[in-house]
Amino acid sequence: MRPERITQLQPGDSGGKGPVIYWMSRDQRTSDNWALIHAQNLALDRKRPLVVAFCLAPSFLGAAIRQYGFMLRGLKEVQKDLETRGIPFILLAGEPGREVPRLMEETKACHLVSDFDPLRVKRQWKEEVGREVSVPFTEVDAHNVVPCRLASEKQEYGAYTIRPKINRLLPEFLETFPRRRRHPFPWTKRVPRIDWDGLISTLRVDRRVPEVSWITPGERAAKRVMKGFIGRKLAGYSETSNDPNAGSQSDLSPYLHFGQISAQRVALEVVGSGPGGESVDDFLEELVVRRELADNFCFYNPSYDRFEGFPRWAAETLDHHRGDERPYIYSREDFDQARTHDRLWNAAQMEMVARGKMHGYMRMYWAKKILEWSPSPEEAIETAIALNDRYELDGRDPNGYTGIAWSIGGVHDRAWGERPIFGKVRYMSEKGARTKFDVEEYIKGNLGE
Ligand code: FAD
Ligand code: FO1
Repeated sequence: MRPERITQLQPGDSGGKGPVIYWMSRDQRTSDNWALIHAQNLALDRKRPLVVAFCLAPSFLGAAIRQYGFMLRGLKEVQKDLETRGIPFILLAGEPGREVPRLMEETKACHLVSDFDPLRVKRQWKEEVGREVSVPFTEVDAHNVVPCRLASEKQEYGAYTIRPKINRLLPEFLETFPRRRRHPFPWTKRVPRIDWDGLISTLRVDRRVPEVSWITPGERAAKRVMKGFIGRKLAGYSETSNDPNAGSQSDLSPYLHFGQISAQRVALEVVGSGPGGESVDDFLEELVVRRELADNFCFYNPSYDRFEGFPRWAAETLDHHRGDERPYIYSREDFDQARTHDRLWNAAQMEMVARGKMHGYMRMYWAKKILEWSPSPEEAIETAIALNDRYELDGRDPNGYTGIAWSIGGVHDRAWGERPIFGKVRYMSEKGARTKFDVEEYIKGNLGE
């Protein structure tokens, strides 16, 4: 395992006689999980039990039952898989800053391992936990092929430097995973039983955004979807992945967001699936470069979800056009209810509300129109994030904050011809969309009209 994946958050002393604990959060899977692999290596070296704990936060960035249901059903599978390997799974509930240190105390744990996540809320959780625990606390980047802390060298907009760097490092880091192992040092304490179905039905979260049924949560389903994509869709990815009617995206983002599948596993399978070519390159550009660029942006830019996070050229041009006449202005409610004058935009909003996954091309159009029809860029980014994180299964993710910042604030993009409201931020129009795909078919499919 490449040492660059590991960061010692705090040295601590060797700690109690108890287990090694892997505090699982972003990478909710038992296979191809570098954080779990590292935690098990530590426990094997110390001849100690290994315990995996997940802390269920009372709320998470506007997530509703749609997202919590998907996550909990996936965690139920994680628990079962771990138990077959002699590794207990403990579900904590409450603020991680309190619950994780309490578990460390109760079990006299000797080492704490966490996975990597650039989001502000996650870094706060880790700071709180770090203050309370005195044993060694190690973080492992199990999400990125090229570890985020290595790829970026403090470049927050470095699309042009990071892309070549990731591509150069990819062959070294696209390593295969060791086989999953049973754990020989048993945990003899009682493990609280988890009533998963009871939890899902009683959880106090917004239930107005219902779970979806077109996608099955969990590690096994994720692997099936990956195999299906490689077998049936990958070959045509370059030509049709920008056509929302073609259904040729992988549909892996909900699984990647919840860590129910490893992007590295997907990349290994894609590379190993055949001779390569344009579609493979295009897909890996998205799966590895764009996705890891997003983690980098959120990690190094504290304002990743605000106007202040935009590159200077974009902030200046948007400032310059604040006073422009805005023929259409919509409120958060208008957007939420898909009550705009634009049938194509309304269709995209309805696809997201109904299905929990808007097509990638339409997300760009969707966010850019929110800029065009909002009183200010600040209100636009707020509206886009709120709706994205409320309805998307894959929302509340670095990809989302970066995708919205790309669309509204030119992050990782360049200046284009100047125009009202957008200034030099790239513009997108329905006319442009009509050159790419059958807009009427997409509207009919999502608005029924
Ligand atoms: P595929 O085309 O099959 O791509 C495979 C994987 O590559 C994706 O799962 C994702 O991990 C990665 N990827 C693809 N496109 C991008 C991209 N533009 N940026 C970063 N990674 C990418 N993605 C999310 O995961 N969550 C979000 O909340 C989200 N919000 C977005 C909002 C806007 C305004 C924009 C422009 C993009 C957003 N994206 C988001 C990125 C992208 O649209 C989705 O990742 C993609 O549509 C997911 O579907 P898929 O897995 O079937 O895509
Ligand atoms: N991570 C946790 O550690 N605990 C949670 O209770 C939790 C809830 C949650 C709900 C919706 C969602 O989209 C993500 C959620 N996450 C939670 C975080 C998730 O695992 C990812 O780590 C990040 O959202 C992606 O960076």
